[in-house]
Amino acid sequence: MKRLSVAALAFPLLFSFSSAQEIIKLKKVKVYEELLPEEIVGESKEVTEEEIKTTRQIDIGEILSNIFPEINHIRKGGTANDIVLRGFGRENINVLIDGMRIYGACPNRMDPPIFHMSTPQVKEVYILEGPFDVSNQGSLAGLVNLISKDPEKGFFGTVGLTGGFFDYLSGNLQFNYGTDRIKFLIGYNKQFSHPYKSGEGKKITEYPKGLSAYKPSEINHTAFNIDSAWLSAVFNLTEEHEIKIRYGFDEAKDVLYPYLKMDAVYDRTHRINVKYLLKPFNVSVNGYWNFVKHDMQDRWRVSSNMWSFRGYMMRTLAKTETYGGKIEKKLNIYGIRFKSGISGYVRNWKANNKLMNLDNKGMIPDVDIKNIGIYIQGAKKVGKNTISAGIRYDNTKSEANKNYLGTANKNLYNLYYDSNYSLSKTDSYITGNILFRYNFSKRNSIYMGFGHTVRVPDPEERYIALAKPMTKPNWVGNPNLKKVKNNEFDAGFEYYWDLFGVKGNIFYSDLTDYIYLTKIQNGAPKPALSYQNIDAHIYGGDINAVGMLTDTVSIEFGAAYQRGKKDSGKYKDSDLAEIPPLKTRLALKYDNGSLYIIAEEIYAARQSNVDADLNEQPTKSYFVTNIKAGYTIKNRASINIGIDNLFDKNYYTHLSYLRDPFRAGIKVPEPGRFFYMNVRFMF
Ligand SMILES: [Cu+2]
Repeated sequence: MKRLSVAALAFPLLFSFSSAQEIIKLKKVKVYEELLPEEIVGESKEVTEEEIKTTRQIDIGEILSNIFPEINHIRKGGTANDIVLRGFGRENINVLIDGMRIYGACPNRMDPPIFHMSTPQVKEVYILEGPFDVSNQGSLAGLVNLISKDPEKGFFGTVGLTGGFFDYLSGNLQFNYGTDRIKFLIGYNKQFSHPYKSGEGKKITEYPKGLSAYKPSEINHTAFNIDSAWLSAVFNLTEEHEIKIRYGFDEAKDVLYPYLKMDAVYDRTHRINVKYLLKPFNVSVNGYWNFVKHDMQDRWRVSSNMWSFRGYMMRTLAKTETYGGKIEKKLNIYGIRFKSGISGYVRNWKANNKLMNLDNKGMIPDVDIKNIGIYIQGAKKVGKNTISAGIRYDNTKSEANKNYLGTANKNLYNLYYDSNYSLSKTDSYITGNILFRYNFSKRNSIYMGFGHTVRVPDPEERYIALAKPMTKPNWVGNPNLKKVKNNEFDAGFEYYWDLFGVKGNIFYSDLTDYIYLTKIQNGAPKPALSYQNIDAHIYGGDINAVGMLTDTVSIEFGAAYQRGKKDSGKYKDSDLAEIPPLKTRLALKYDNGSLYIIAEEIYAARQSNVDADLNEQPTKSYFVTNIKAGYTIKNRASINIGIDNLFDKNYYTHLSYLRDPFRAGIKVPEPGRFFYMNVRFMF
């Protein structure tokens, strides 16, 4: 059997037993792989992690969190889970779609970047942990790139249907047509669900209380209703020239977020990405544009009862637009392979809010982030050593539009910061990394690397302004925030013995001016939620092992742990917030090529290293068991059934509630027992 060959003993979490159409490849890359393909790619299979689409396929964030112990999801509702990688979340990691920068419009991150591509479009997910990306600005602690499917040669299509508990339905249709010269792929996906129930049998809409509670009539309101359509075309005009055009449209309606006090009425996204490849010169030219419009309201909550004349007590309308490009060339000088490029983008974000009778125009005051950067990265293999290094220079300007400021902006910046606050800041900085790997045999190696990375504060952290009524604390950005600097050391190993393999890594990240939530008052009549720069450090590591026990039975184990501590600032509690606890995953599989059965156990330890200064609460440990089985008729059809949370445990992940120094947020439980079935046909 081919899966028995050592070469196939990659780090796939599921071995490929089905058509490529069904696979999401999850690839954890090494920094120089792209540069040294002939030396490394053979080995890179060892870091190719493949996940067949046998999950319930709700959203990518949840899928990644289930597969990688070092990735955790922020559970806000039934879908749109944001991710935290090794304890780093939000702007501290770069999440890209086909190399394109994309940002959510919602000031509460209802639509994190990773939510802006639907599951059936994803072919691969590249994850680069640590400070080793110089190709993109701001990859402070890691890079996650979602890669979409390209059209192929031939005329065929696929239909996929998933149904599950809580009226979850997902259906997608894709057509592919391609010749040597022109290839097209067109797809459509629909996802719908009612609110799921937790292990204690309560709907997630029953957890918020008081004014944030859902109206009795809305307890079974649609939890999400998402339409996505996409089109991609590849033109090979001649052998040397290739043009790739991708367009995607998503409309997410009625998305409920019990984690927050509002829900999304709609979230609409357009994205275009064009790439031109000039093969003889190893040059690629990329241009992209995306636009997101987001409308959130409390219209399904008790808080809107007194405001029926307009349907809501609070509402935020937000828009974001990002466009940019990159020109990159690969070259080989004196046997050293280089990748060099210039990239730039403009990110614009505006949001307006109404809260009771307060008009918070300029909640995000039409902020532009304009960046231009140049970079070069090289790699060389010398005997058993591989050396790689990269350097990047960036110039980034952040500017709020002074004509867009509302009363809240002017009052709050003045009240909580000095009156000579600045609406514009330009940051220039150099970042870089160096990495050594020693291959003590063909497959076994150790590595260590160091990187210095920087990210600029985002428009919200610097300029948000939300005046709140009565004694409720305001929310204000800190226009004086400084850029975040990371000096990080990483080391790891890979070791293979017969049909067993293990790899692991450790990291230590020393953070200067890390951006952190705080409460401030500064002599104002009432306090505000804001942001401060603090020094901190985050460290941890993960380990993954896989082994073939027999021709058909394999075992996988993964574990990740991380810890975060404050090093400066006024604090009573030195623990950093939102650091996930130890998480492990153990899976046992049977796979004979057409039939497979998987049982997996996920464990997360209790997290008691919490930041009491932010009202963080400890989270209990949990064990969850998932099982699934499927049958595949090669290249024709497949059927999968699965039960997540088999024993209907009632549990919460540590990232299940909003951090707020003034109150503990509403904890959103994970789904209870969830039965689902997927069927796919290829024609
Ligand atoms: Cu929102």
